[in-house]
Amino acid sequence: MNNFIKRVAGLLLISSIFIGCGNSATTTGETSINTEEDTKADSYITVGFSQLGAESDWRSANTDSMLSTFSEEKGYSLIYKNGQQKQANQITAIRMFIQQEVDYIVLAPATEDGWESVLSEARDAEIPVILVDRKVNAADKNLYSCWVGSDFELEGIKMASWIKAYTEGKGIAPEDIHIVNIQGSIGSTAQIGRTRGLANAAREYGWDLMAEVSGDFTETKGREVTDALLKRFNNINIVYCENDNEAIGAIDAIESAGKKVGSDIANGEIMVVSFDGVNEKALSYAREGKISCIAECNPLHGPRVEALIKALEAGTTPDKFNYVDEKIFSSIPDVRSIVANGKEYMVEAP
Ligand code: GYE
Repeated sequence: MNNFIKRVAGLLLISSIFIGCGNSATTTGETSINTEEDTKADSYITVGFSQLGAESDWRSANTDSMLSTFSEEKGYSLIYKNGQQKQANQITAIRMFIQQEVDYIVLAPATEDGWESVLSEARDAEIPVILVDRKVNAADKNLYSCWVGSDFELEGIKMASWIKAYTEGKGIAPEDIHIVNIQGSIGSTAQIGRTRGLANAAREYGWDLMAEVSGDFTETKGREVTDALLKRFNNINIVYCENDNEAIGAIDAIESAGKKVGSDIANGEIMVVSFDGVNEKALSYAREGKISCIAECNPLHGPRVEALIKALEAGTTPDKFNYVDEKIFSSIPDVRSIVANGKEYMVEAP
């Protein structure tokens, strides 16, 4: 079916469901469907968006960006489903989008594995799938049209490069760098990349990477696992948090244990570094020096996904993988720039 015919058919299906219920309301909880005057709605592009959950400030900003981009005023009929951190919910949402014959499925996958069969169903239904933020692990790359998001391993490499430059500048020997990694949700692209960036650097530079434990990208879990790690090791001097929410929890745990957070690790302070740069509290911690460095991860993907849909609508083939440029922030003046994968990045004020 071509897109236009599918769009009209899909809208007729949606309107018949709602007319059948004698219901002209447009919003039901988290799912919003534009049904008003469906007869003239055949110009809407129907998008089913499966968001993975609401674990962090990054995620909320990402959801807001998607919801404000795919608005009725801009010509979209958006069906939004929050997966509540469960892949099974996301799979159910995608099956629902297929039944509703949406024009596009946008998927922000929780983890990389386990998508092949549902994405095959979308392909059989000839509905293009756009991946946003994290990737899926599928041997057949034709199961989705394209992806947009961050280079998470590069983010980790940038952070390691900043740690290296900072500690070398202070004359701290690599073997005296005792790091714990509070990882993100295991199996997500963001976790895999950031963990790999640090682990490779630790191996290469000779740092003591003592533990890798998941904090699930949340403040509560970040606090809990940092607390346990501080009880297990008495020589931690860098806590590498794979997002800002975990860093906020980690800082709380460090301070509650009577220790000081900061960059003066030669004198007993514990350095916290993190990723995202979205949460206001984390940014103010970075300005105060409680978070020493943040590698930016930009959540504003709504307009980027829209550009991909427009390209597909125009019959062109967008690039398969679309990476967003990102910065690195620190209020510590010692390191002015870093090099990651051969490219120089200026360290900016948070
Ligand atoms: O860094 C974290 C969120 O996948 C990039 O997920 C995203 C990560 C982000 O919960 O805060």
